[in-house]
Amino acid sequence: MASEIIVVPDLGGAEEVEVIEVSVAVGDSIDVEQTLVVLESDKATMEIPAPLAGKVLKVLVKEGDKIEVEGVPLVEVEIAVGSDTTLEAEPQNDEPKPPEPAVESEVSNPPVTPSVPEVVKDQPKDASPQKKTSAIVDAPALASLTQKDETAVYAGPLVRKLAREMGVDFANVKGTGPRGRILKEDIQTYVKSLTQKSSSSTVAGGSGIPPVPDTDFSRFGDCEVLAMTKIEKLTAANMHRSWLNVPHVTQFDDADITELESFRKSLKAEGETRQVKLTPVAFILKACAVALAHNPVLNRSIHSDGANYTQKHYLHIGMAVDTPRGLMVPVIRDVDKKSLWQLAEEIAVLAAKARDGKLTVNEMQGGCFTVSSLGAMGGQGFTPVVNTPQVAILGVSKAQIKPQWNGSEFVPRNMLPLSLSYDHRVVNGGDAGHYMTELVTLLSDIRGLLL
Ligand code: CAO
Repeated sequence: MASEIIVVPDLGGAEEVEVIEVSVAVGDSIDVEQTLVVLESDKATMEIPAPLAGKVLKVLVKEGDKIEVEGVPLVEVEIAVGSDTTLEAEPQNDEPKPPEPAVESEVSNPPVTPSVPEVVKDQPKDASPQKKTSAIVDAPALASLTQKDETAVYAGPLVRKLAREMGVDFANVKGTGPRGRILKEDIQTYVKSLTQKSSSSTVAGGSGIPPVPDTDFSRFGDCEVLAMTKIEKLTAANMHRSWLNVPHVTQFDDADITELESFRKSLKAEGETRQVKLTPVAFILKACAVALAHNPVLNRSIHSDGANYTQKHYLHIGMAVDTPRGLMVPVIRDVDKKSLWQLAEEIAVLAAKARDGKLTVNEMQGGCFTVSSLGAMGGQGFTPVVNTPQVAILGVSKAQIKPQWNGSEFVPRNMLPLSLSYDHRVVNGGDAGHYMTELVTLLSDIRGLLL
C-alpha cells in the first residue's frame, strides 16, 4: 500500500496559522482538489486542496491547532492504485498545474500567495530519511490523531469566518447552495430572522435591559470585524457597569487660569533645567486634591449593601491617559503632599508608561477621584463617566481666551472649561457645587494652593 503525506505548502510568509476546519475524516475517499483543511492566518483564510486522489488514512491536525506553516503534515492518504489522478508537488513546466489553495483575504490586507500543498512520500525504512519526513514523525504536537466526528457542513472559508464572527452555529442554518452548501446569504438570512425575532420580542436581557441585536453591516457596505483589545474590553465593561449603576449628574464651570498660565510660563526655563514639562494638568491635580480634602464627600465609595460608605483619608488621583491600546488610568498617590514639580514629573512618567504598556497593577489602583483632560485636543466640554467605585470625575476641556466682564468692561481672560460628573447616590448637588466653586477659585488664584 503506497501512502503519501500532504503537508502545508509555502503560504507566502505567514508565520503561524490556525486550523479552523478539518474537512476530511479517516476513511474518506478524496478527489483531487477536494478541500482537506482550512487554515486561517491573521490576514486570510486558505482552503488546502488535495493534490491527489485516494483514501484518508490519518488526519494529523485538529481544529484549533496553531501550526508553524510550511512543511507541517496535514493528512496521510493511501494513494488510489492505478489512478492517474496523483499530482506531483513540484511539477515540471510542461506538466499541468496542480490545484492552488483557495485564499480569501481580508479586504485591508494584502493576500498571501500560498503554493501548492507539498506531498511527502513515505520513505522506505532503510532509506536515508528526508528532513521533512523525520519532522513529521517526531512532531509532538501531532501525536494525537483526530477523527472528524461531526456531520459534514459544506461552506467556504469566508462563509465560515462570517459565521464565527457573528456567532452563528451552522446547525441552525439551512444551506441553499449546491449539495446544501451554506452560502453567505444563508448566514445573512438567518441573522436577519434572529434580529426580527428579538426586536419583536418583549423579553428583556439578563439585566432587565433589552439587548441590542447584532446587525449585519455588510448589507450596507464594505466593513470588517476587529477584535477589541483587552483594555478596550475592560473599559467597555467598567463604563457599562458605571453607566447602569450610577445616577450621573454633570456640573459645568469655567476657571480663569490667566494668572496660572503666566506663572506656568514663567517657570519654563526652570522646567528645562529640571527636564520636566509643567503642563496645566499638574496644577489641576493639585487643586483637585486640595478641594477634595475640604469636601470629603467626594472622597467616598458606597458599599453594595446601600447602607454604608467608606470615607477615604488619603488623596490618590487617577489620570486618564489616551493610549493606542485604549484608555488607561494610572494613579498618582498622595497628590496633596507633592510639589507641582513632583506631580509634573510623575504625570510624564506614568503617561509614558501607560502609552508603552508598562504600568504595573499597583500603579492603576487606589484612586479616589479621576481627572480626564482632553485640553490638549480641544472641545468646549464633555460629560465624563464616573470611574466607579469612585464617586466623582473631572473633565477638563481646552482653555481659550474669552471676554469676561470685570464690572466696568470686557477683558480677555484665559478660561478653562471644567465638567464635574458625580454619583448622585453619594454626592448631592450642594456638595458638588461647593467642590466645583473651590476648584475654580483655586485655579483662578493658585496662591490658595499654599494655604
Ligand atoms: N487647555 C489648553 N491647553 C492645554 C490644556 C488645556 N486644558 N491641557 C494641556 N494643554 C496643553 C499643554 O500645556 C501642552 O502645551 P504646551 O506644549 O504648549 O505647553 C499641550 O497641551 C500638550 O499637553 P500634553 O497632553 O502633552 O500633557 P498634559 O499634561 O496636558 O496631559 C495627559 C497629559 C496624560 C492627561 C494627556 O496626554 C492625555 O492622555 N489626555 C487624554 C485623556 C483622555 O483620553 N481622556 C478621556 C478619558 S474618557 O474617554
